[in-house]
This record gives sequence, structure tokens and C-alpha cells, in this order.
Amino acid sequence: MQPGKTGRRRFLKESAALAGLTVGTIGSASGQAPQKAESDGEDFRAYGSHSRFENPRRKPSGMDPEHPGGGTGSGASLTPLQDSIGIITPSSLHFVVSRFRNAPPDLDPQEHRLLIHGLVDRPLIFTLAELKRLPSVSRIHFLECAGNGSPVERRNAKTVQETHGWTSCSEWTGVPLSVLLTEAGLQKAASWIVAESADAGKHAKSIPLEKAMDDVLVAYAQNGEAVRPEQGYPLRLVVPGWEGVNNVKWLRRIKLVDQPYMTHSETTQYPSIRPILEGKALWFNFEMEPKSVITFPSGGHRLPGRGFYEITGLAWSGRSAIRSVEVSVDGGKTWKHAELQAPVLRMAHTRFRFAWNWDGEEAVLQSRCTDEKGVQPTLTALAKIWGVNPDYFNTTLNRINHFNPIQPWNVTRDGSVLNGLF
Ligand SMILES: Nc1nc2c(c(=O)[nH]1)N[C@H]1C(S)=C(S)[C@@H](COP(=O)(O)O)O[C@H]1N2
Ligand SMILES: [Mo]
Repeated sequence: MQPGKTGRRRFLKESAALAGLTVGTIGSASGQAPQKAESDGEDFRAYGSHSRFENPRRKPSGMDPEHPGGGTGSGASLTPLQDSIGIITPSSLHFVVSRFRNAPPDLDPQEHRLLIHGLVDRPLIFTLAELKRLPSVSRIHFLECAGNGSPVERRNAKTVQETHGWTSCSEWTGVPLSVLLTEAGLQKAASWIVAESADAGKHAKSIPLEKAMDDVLVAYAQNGEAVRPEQGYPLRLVVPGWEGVNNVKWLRRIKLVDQPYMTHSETTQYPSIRPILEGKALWFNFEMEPKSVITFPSGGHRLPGRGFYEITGLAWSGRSAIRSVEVSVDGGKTWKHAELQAPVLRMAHTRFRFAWNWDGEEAVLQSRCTDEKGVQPTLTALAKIWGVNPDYFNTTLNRINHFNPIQPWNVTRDGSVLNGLF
């Protein structure tokens, strides 16, 4: 079980130094007259933004997740997980992957149509307004690029934005795809869908019908407003828990077919070649495995001094809900349960918290999560699963998807936090 609130409070009482929580810090705001509002109009902006004292920013990926060895390919912009709070990623900071490096197309929702055809009894064309009349659902799900944090980038990465920033979590609202497919009438031979986008890249992806009928959404809203252009405005597919590439943005067409179509987006970069497969490739490895990472303190943070810190981070799995997260502050010698923020949702980011009293000595901070099927592996354990020497991850220039080892952050005596994976 997770330690309850009381355990946490006890920890706070026992922890000797609570830096900053002393009376000496009072005296800033008190005694000052409230400032007069300077301009009436601007106090109530029609569309709000963050305070000028905050500067959260996505960051272009130095490396290319789709082509880690170099070459042309997708562009990516990463979520600043080091600043993340709770489980929802602000839409403005949701990571972006554009496999064809194109800017979001400027799609007019009045003109845009969604076509459903192929092995159906009644091909259908929907306008946005028609889709919005249908029964809708809202669900919180993470998206993660299959190449998130793969070794080539990870070796040089300093911050958690660089090691893990190809994942974000939103509340998505839309129509269950099953509603639309049922309306179109599935023919017996239909066993896959191919979803295609309206942008210049014509991104297309085959998805088994079983998943399409299970929990896939045709989403028009994200975090309480229309899906952002970078995320697929006016319509995108949300395919919970599966490789990001399935979540077709700027969705315009769904064709019911009897086999995967081997599109550009699934035949390049997605099959995994591992020594243990003896010359064969692993195809259609859809589900994202359990992964967790400490977001504070993490690479690039600087701890001002010994004393109390709340370690916090995110855990997620494409296979189920997260069952538990353990944290180690001693290089993996001992592990203790972290507190999970409720509600813990299936295929959603899960926030964990862990009370820590830093003694000022070197420390290695790690988290590992467990879902309903298993535990997040160490780098050595992952090498075993892959049938490779652990050194392989140090040296390979191959694209490696589904790379989910435990991430260590090394805290030095001066309070610097460094990437300790390799
Ligand atoms: N039309 C279109 N859809 C797309 C892509 C794309 O390049 N074009 N990239 C895919 C990939 S590889 C990922 S990881 C996710 C990323 O979604 P996001 O940009 O909203 O974070 O979108 C997927 N859907
Ligand atoms: Mo991706």
C-alpha cells in the first residue's frame, strides 16, 4: 500500500531542516498597500496567458526521434516535463511530432469532412457540426512517441525534457470511433482500418479493427477547447496507450480494409530489429510499456542546499493503469513506495510524490513503476529482454523504440542534478 497522509506529515515533522519555512522570510507582501489596477481593459484579457514571470517553453528536439541516426525526417518539439505539475499537460506545451516536418495545415472546420468508406454497408461523410451532434465522451490519456527517449538522444540529453519530452497527457473529447463504424455498418471482411490525414504529408496508419472498436476516439477537443492546430485541428484520432504514430492528426479519412496497408509511416522506422529475433523484425508492436521518470529534481535543476524536497514525477503505461511507483534515493539499494495522485487512470500520466530529506551528500534518484502486467526494467534487464549486451544501448545508432529503462538522476554535492543513465 501507499503510505498515507499521516506518514507524510510525520516525515515532515521529523525532517530537521525545512529550508525557507522560517519566520525570517515574512515581510515581503505584508504591510504594502494593494496596487491600483493600472489598466481596466487588460486586466481581463479575452484569451488568457501565463504570468510574465513564467516562461514555459517547448523545445525543438536536437535529435530526430524518427531518424536518430540523422537524415531527414520528422520535426519534434518536446514538453518541458521539468516544470510539469499534476497530470494534465497544458495544450500549449503538448509535444509535437510532424513526420513530414510540415507546419499544421490551416483547415477550415466549415469545409473539413471526415469520410468513412471501404468495407462498410453505407459510406459516410461527416461535417464537424454533424460529428458534434453525436454521443461524445471525454477521457484523460497520454500520448507518447514510440521513439521517446531512445538511446541516441538520451546519451547526450541533460534535462527530462530531452530524455522524456515526447509524451504529454490531455483530456480528449470526441466521438467513439465505434459509434461511427457501427453507423456505417461493418462488413464481415473488415479487420483493419487505415486512417489518413489531410495535410501535405498524407500520414496514414493501419490499426486493427478490434482496437478501433474498443477505445479509439475521433477527438475534436483537448483540455476544454478545440484541439490545437499542432495537435490535429479540427479532428484527430486518439488511440489510447498505443505508439503515438497511430494518433493520426488532421484526420480526413478512415477506410475499412481486410489487412494492414503497410503505409510509409508503418514500414519505415517502426519494425524493431533485435539480435534475439535472429534476423527477423518485430512488427506492429503497438502498446507502450510501463515507464516512469522523476521530473523534480531532474537534470539541470540545482538544489540550493540540504533539507526537505518533495521528489515528484510521472508514470504511465499503454497496457493498463499504473499500480505502484517506487522511488530509490540511494542508487537502487532500497526502494520505497511513492504516493500516487488520485484518480489513477488507465493509459494516463500518473503523478507520484515522495518525501525526501537531502543530507547534502551525493545521491542517485530513481523511480520504477509497475502496471498490471509487470515492472519497469533496469537498463540491464531491458538488454536481456532485447537479447543484447548492455553496451549495445551505449553505442548503437539504430532507431530504438519502446525504450523504457529506469532513469537515474545523479545529485552531486553542490546540488547539481545530472543524467545518470549511461
Ligand atoms: N497527420 C499526422 N499525424 C500524426 C503525425 C504526423 O506527422 N502527421 N505524427 C504522428 C506521430 S509519430 C506522433 S508521436 C503523434 C504526436 O502527436 P502530437 O504531435 O499531437 O504530440 O502524432 C502522430 N500523428
Ligand atoms: Mo511518433
